[in-house]
Amino acid sequence: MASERNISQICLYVSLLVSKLGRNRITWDLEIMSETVQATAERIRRLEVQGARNVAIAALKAVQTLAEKTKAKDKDAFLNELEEAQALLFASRETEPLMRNALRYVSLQALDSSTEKVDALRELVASNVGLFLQNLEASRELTAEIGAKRIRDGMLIFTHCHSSTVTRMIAKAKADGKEFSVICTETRPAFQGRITAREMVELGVQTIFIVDSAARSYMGDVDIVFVGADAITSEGNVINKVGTSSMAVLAHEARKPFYVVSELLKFDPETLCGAYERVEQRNPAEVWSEAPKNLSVRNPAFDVTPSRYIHGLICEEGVIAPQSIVETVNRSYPWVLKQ
Ligand code: RUB
Repeated sequence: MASERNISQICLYVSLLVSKLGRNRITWDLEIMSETVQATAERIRRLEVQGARNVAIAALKAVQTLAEKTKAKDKDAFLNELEEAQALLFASRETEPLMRNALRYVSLQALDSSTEKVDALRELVASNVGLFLQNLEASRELTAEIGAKRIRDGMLIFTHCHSSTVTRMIAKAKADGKEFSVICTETRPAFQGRITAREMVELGVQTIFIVDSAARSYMGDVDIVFVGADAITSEGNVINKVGTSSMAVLAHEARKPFYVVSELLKFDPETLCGAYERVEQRNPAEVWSEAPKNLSVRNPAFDVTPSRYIHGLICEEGVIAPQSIVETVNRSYPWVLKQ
């Protein structure tokens, strides 16, 4: 476990990093911003790119393109462009630490590099994006392999929303020759559950599709619950699509194991230093586009599932207790805490 002194050092690093990389700056100069970054941020904001992992991949690729197309004349101008791009991408969805960790990793390599040459920095960004993407892919495969072992023949699996990490794990179990069924929720208001349902049907998995509010009627019949994650806090609480925490409580009531399937890099280091994970509030029109005037419609994108409802976090390091997230991240990705 990190000592008190280590934690204060980590908090200092994280706060320096956040100010160094300008997470909250909104003074970007659109003239220097590549169209790709703006277009990607807009696609993310509109949910045309959906799910934490896909969001991080799209953001990384946009930064890679920005580096390829840069007209920066010197290192300072190049770093400034990266910083502006980050601010724009970070603002596209608030609750996405995987994207933030990924972009910070890439920027820091450029920031800490001794080279002053723009061409060399450009190559550095391209190769680090490539490395990060490879690592992300390897983590997902490992997570899928580990998690697929929890799926047994004849099981009825429950899932909520669409997580590419969860569906990859289910695909692996299917490829291993296991026969099982899946219940998935439609996931109001944006219906990401339909993506899951389509993927399950394409895999040849027998699938039942329900409205979110029917979850309790079916929870007694299921054997296991798997959900993805957008963010994991230092206490091991998990932020995922709104409704996830209700499913966790229902699973608890019905005594069904509830697992979160997620890359470790969804851990948000700022939570270790006391920050709350922000929960993105989306446009109320997604819930009811023609709502009566003076009606207050709320549309939180995510909710928080306390660690006590989570049987295990299935990640690239194995099936771990969610409360051990800080130690595990520190072992596997020390740069997240020590940048
Ligand atoms: C998607 C969602 C997913 C996580 C994990 O919400 O909550 O469960 O992002 O997905 P939204 P993945 O559709 O609003 O982005 O495992 O693909 O990272």
